[in-house]
Amino acid sequence: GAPASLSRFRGALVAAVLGDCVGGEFEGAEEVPMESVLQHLSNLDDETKGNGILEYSDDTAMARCVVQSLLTRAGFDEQDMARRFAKEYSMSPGRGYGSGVIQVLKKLSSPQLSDVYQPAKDQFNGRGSFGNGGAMRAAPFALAFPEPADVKRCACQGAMLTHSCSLGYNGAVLQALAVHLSLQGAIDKPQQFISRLITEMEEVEDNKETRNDARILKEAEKPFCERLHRVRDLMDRSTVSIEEVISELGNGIAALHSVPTAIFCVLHCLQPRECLPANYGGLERTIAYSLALGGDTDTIACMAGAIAGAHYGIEAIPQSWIRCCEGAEDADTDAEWLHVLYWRPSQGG
Ligand code: F2R
Ligand code: MG
Ligand code: MG
Repeated sequence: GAPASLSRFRGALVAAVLGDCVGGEFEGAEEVPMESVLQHLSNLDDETKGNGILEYSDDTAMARCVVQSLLTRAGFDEQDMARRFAKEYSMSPGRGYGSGVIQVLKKLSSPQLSDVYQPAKDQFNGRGSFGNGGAMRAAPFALAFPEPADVKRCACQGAMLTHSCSLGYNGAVLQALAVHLSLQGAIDKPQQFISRLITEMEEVEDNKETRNDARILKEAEKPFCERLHRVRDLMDRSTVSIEEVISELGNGIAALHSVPTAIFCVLHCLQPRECLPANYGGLERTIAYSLALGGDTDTIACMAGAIAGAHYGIEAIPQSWIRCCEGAEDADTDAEWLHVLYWRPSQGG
């Protein structure tokens, strides 16, 4: 499709919801046999065996807040976004939020709060969260702003409302950039796509906060760049096992152990794979492969879904999957509005 077409917008937002909804089944599982994944996905096609409606989790609940805030304010407004996160949590606390972020969401609902970034800064004895909660809701920033500088700045500030550790908010920047580039058609050239992400993240991670957090957490000086190099190495390999992907990239709740993994899932599934059904298209392969990694499956599939959906477009998503997932139809409508916002003649963050 054409760069930044409506189909790509719809694909990104809808596939993110699907990844979250279908991935919820396996979240936290150490090992997920591919047969179980394929059975779970085939049940979506078979109304008699159907799972009913698969509910979305915190990933989608918070992404919906980001979307509504960006649309209502026609740009990024931290007060409005923070209010929406707090209200959403208070109305529906059982969506499987991270155990730390709940404290932030409760504090954000206080009318006495003067700095909406302060509760996130207080997390984990002042070190801030490195969880993937900022990244899991970052895709809408790429759908609201055409300029990469706006995408990076707003994804970062949007994540910092809950995640003040650079290993948390830089993961959100990477995820938003991956969706941004995918929307432009950049995944047609996978090697250039990964090189571009590395170049962008070299700049994003070139600061003292990142170096300091990386030192404390005993990570490479530029942790996301280092992981993206690992993604590139794995891409160059003719075969790679699921165990190797998990050991090289991770499948956990930290942004560092899940955002590069999600990017790898998309790139690895550009071609048909022996372990996946021959009748699956690229988007179905990406979602199935993300689930088979186990660990933080809803979030990895949600992030991989957003990147893959922006690449393949809405036509690649099976209707039966859309029908089974709570919030998928809403995401489709929201994508149309974001497309209008993105293509407005001029806008600011
Ligand atoms: N929380 C989950 N899944 C757990 C199971 C939920 C279950 N289904 C249920 O209903 O009970 N999933 C969701 O959480 C992830 C996003 O988490 P987020 O928003 O980043 O939360 P938090 O609390 O900030 O961080 C997550 C955990 O990471 C560890 N951590 C983070 N920063 C840390 C630090 N500086 N030092 C030490 N540990 C740190 C903590 O264990 C946090 O609790 C997504 O998977 C979403 O789906
Ligand atoms: Mg979740
Ligand atoms: Mg998760």
